[in-house]
Amino acid sequence: MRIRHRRPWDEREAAVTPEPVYLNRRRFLMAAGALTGVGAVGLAVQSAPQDRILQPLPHAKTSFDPGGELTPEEAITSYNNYYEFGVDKSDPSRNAWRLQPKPWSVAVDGMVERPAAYAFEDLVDFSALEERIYRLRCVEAWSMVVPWIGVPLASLLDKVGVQTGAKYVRFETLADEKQMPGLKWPVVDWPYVEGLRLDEATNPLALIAVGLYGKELPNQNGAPLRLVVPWKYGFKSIKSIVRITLTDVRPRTTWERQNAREYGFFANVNPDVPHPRWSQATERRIGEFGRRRTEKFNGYGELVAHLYQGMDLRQYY
Ligand SMILES: Nc1nc2c(c(=O)[nH]1)N[C@H]1C(S)=C(S)[C@@H](COP(=O)(O)O)O[C@H]1N2
Ligand SMILES: [Mo]
Repeated sequence: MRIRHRRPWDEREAAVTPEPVYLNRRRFLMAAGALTGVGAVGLAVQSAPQDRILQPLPHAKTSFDPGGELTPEEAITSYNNYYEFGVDKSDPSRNAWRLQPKPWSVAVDGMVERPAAYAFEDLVDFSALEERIYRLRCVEAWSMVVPWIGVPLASLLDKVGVQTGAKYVRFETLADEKQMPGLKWPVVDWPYVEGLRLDEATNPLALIAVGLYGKELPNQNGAPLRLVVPWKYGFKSIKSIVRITLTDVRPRTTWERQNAREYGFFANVNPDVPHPRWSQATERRIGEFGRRRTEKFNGYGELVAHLYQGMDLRQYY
């Protein structure tokens, strides 16, 4: 049994309730739930099977640490975008227990030397896991700081062997109605598809994450493996990958298909280019009050700006 209620990082609640009052009430709700066991009337009590036990992962610390405070684990794992499990931020943590990340296989095809259906464990080198603390900036203008565990995407591409002539990497998420209740609604075309240009994909920052906060990835964060490209808006960081295709044609990505005017293929974080319906100049860091300035390339310009030399970054939103 789990108790569901508004969280301190929910903007609407946080904006109207001073923090100490809110936290006390939250503790009260937890206590009330614990005392009465099940269905405390008037509280949002839901029974759901237990989430799976997340095993600790061995990993090395790296130099990718932006400093500042990590977003609490509880926020990273309960405030999610994963439309396959519903469009509300709280839907994925409530529904993703249905996902079965073990065993997991990833089809690697297209312009590769060794195309195959790879077992997840054969694609990711678990003896080479690194912790990478990255900022995550959603196109909706909120952000987090997440301690991911993973391997460079480049190491995975090395393993399968990229053929000369390949220019893009295309990624696909699982689309299984039995595991993903959100697929009932045609919010976007399933499966969720993302893509990178090959030079973006082999940039050292591009990560295949298999864990966070020292453990395996929770289902709602994209178990068992997901992409993390921290200089781009969060929707590029595709979850629960089942297919990786090397191609010489630019992939048609989910959000670009949905609305190309609002969500481009490159989608580099850029405070100077507003979304057609809101400004991107500032962001709300989950867990903080007030707003911060958004940085170009989400603060990773030194490592990635050269990839876009000669491109009109206004046009290539
Ligand atoms: N398959 C899939 N991947 C996805 C999404 C999604 O809905 N489906 N949402 C994206 C968006 S908009 C964001 S901001 C990040 C959120 O990742 P997190 O929930 O782990 O913070 O996942 C991205 N990857
Ligand atoms: Mo997002």
